[in-house]
Amino acid sequence: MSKAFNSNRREFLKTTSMAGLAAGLSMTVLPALAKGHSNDDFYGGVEEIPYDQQALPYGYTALEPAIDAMTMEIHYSKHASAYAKNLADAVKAENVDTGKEKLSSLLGKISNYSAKMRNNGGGHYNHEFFWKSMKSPKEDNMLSGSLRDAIVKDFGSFDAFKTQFGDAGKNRFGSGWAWLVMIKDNKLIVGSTPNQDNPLMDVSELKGIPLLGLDVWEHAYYLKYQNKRPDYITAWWNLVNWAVVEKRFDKAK
Ligand code: MN3
Repeated sequence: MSKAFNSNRREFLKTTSMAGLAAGLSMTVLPALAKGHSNDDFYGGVEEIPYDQQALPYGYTALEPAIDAMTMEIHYSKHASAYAKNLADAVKAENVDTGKEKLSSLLGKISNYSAKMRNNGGGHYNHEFFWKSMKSPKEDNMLSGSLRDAIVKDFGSFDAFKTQFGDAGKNRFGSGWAWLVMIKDNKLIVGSTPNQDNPLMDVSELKGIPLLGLDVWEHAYYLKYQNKRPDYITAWWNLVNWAVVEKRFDKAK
């Protein structure tokens, strides 16, 4: 964590802890709460995402059979590109200087902006983050090292973590995302967000530094899995690029 993070966090906790307790919220899940906060201040290690849609790091067929090529093509070239385009429209209409304001920082004060900015800023960030979190499938796709140790410490076992994360995705009603995030004291938790919200947003119930996110919108799986979201989640574990997730963890802590 940066020094700025720590000093701002101390100040933040001092000034908002009573409000948080009064609202009945668990302080263990609140690294940053203030409406309009900047994620630059609170998060030294947030993954930055450019405002423009980036090239996919692999081809449309690369994630088969877990995710089929047609789903990938439509997801990337139609859904995700629309979020990027609509975000570009929103930042222009709402006078955001994208040369100065990082997307992560904008998300941290999303309550100041329109619903269009919230839906498409989140949609764009989440999808770019998601593409980078995957690679070609591998049976027995495991991780080792410091992230594995932290997961075992906070969830009891790697399998227990997978069950909790999977349940967060299965139980998210309607459209949304399941997340692994880091909160204060480098603690790891899982949760979910509705629609295109994410844990960087000041409006989100789940807050923290995102390490891994799973898209559970029907557009992410319906062509192959139809109503069987749990089967999609089970297959998706083979795709997780743990090296990337571990880098995010090392940067965030
Ligand atoms: Mn999607």
